[in-house]
Amino acid sequence: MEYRLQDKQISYLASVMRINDSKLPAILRIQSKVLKTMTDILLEKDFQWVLPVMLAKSTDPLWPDPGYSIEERIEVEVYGTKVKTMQSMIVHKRVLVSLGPEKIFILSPNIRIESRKRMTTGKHLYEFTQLDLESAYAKMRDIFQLFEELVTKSIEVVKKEMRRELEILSRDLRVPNTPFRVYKRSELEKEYGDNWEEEISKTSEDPVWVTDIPREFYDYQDFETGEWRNYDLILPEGYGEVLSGAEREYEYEKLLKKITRDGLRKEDYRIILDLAEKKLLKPSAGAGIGVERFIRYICGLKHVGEVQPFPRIPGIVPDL
Ligand code: ASN
Repeated sequence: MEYRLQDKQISYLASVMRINDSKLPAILRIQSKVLKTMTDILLEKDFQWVLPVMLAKSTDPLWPDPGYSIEERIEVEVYGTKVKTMQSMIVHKRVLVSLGPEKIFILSPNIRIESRKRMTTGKHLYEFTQLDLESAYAKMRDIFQLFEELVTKSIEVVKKEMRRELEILSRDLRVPNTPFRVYKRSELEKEYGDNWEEEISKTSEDPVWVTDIPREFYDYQDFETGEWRNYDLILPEGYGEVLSGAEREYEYEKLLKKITRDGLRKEDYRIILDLAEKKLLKPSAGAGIGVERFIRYICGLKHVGEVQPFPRIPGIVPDL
């Protein structure tokens, strides 16, 4: 069945689609400042800045994950070989930190053809960029600390140095306290039911970590307790999830078992399976923060598409 927009949705989206928009320069100045702040911190910590790839035989399956609703997976043929457009560079990150350098980050454009029903959620795009990082031998807590620094420093700098821009956007921004609170998904589910992400986002003053979320094979799962050593970062004020990451699986047997369990094709993950079999796949942890979602929060915007000069809102293909 075709998805039809209501008049209210249409006028709302028109406002997002850059019609008569005076806010964009302020938003982009804030985005530049935040990207500079975050990349400077990472470079100081000896993370290497890697440039992205966009076409590959192997990409993130984005499956199984209760949160995703992908309408279409794009496969194209280049030089007689089928490749996919990048859904996330998780596989590439794992291979690279195993071979060295051991700490990397990428401003990585991802294409995820989200269901057009997500047009007006305010937080979905079919093209977005994540600041995606990975660190060999790191643990969950290391990544928590690192992102707590990246997030709070960015907010501090914007508050201090971009008063005029915040005024234009009528945004009253609060610097969060660290460390952020950590919840288990099951705890939140018990309290709020399936809608836990929205509820915890609306009721928290600061960002919160949520751990132990059953999802893709590459996140570490303790087979004895069933617990997943992965995490999402949820922003306050109803802005919702902005980051996901995990400690990673690195043992051949476990990887193989989970890839089979998820009904994925072994051939698509041949390189990491080979590395793991040879014990060359290093344990690591990492995460990716959605740049547009983070900027949407800092700027206090209704729709994440407002951050993009050329919005990629599910269901809408503009001329540029
Ligand atoms: N970037 C995420 C991670 O590091 C994966 C994703 O985007 N799905 O786990």
